Amino acid sequence: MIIESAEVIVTSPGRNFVTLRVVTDDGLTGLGDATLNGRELAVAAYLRDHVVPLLAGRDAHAIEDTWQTLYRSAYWRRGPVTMTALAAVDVALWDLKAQRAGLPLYQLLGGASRTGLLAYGHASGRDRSELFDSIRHHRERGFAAVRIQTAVPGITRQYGIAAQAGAGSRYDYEPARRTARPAEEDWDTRAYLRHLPGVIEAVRAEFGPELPLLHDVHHRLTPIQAARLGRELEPYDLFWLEDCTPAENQEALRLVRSHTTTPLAIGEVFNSIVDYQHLIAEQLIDYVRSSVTHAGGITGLRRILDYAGMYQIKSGMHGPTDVSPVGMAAALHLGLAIHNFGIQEYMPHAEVTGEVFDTSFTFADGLLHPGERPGLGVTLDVAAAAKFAYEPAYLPLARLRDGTVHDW
Ligand code: CS2
Ligand code: MG
Repeated sequence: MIIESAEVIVTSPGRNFVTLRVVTDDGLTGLGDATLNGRELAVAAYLRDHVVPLLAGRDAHAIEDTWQTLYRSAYWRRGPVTMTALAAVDVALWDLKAQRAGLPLYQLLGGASRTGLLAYGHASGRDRSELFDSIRHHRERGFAAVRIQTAVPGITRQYGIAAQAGAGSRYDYEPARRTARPAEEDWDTRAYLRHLPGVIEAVRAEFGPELPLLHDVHHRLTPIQAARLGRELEPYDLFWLEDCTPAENQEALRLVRSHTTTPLAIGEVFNSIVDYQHLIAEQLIDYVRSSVTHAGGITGLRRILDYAGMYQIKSGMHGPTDVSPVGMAAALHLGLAIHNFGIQEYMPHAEVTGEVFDTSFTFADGLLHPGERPGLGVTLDVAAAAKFAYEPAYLPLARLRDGTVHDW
């Protein structure tokens, strides 16, 4: 199975996606997700200019050798652009190998370790009643776990909250807004810290002790603020507190950990096992948030998760809509196979995304399953993809009241 050609497809059905499509001499087509939200064309160029020319003529079965060749020969290692490009190649080769074997990819990764993957959805609201409606809506759609994000009184424009009321409303993440510049939002940490615990308490009281509740801080707190928040939320038994401090300051989690037993999740912006070296060995986190797409593919993320398993740390793979259907399928195959699966984030893609990507994965009774098609189980309609041209899009920027740019 020799690689004959590879091409990068940039398409925007609902939001921008970058996909690597690898074709072999025996007529198979493998897909890999290379979508880096808001920086899509950087990865597309990295692949087109520096990786695609190296692929033709290689043995498509040689996944580890290809991974190491691309990682080491570049000299410039790690980083989101490099590791997303590497992930796309890795996933496309796993897709090909499994198609060639006539098996769904999870079978090559060791077979199913469970019947399906517990998934969490995103509930949000501008006030309690909207938030409760959103949680009920997610429960009705079958979600057995929910992430809770609430608007904070006094903050007018805030990331992660649905802008309209209504059961099916989605927050304005999607896409990273199609604007020529990042939208500006507001932030006030003291107002947030005053408001959040009461909301989580009310949700717990309304929905009972069983429902797993998650919350994402989006890197906005200092270590001592995060420590206080974790401690205040302990009575409400959060499944996890996500990205409580800026990801660059890994020592911060030592301080947070020493003050609270609220489980911690981090890593959606990490891209290699090196990012986790101390966090895992020192047992400073409980869940690894990296996605297959941004952490070097199945090969890269599996390495991280095997290491995490030594310390009873579990997976909590990033699964917003900026992980494409190809990336989501890869996550589900890996999650089904590993022993230390924790939970899978699941934000269903917009309906129009389905005009380009056809997938075999299913969501029933709160559980995701990758399906039984050989390979990843995803096909990309090249002609349909060409109809949705790339549009510049940016994630927002948050400022404090005095105009200071803040983490978000
Ligand atoms: C979020 C994402 O899914 C999450 O947990 O943090 O919505 C994140 O903001 C985007 O994926 C950024 O690309
Ligand atoms: Mg997050």
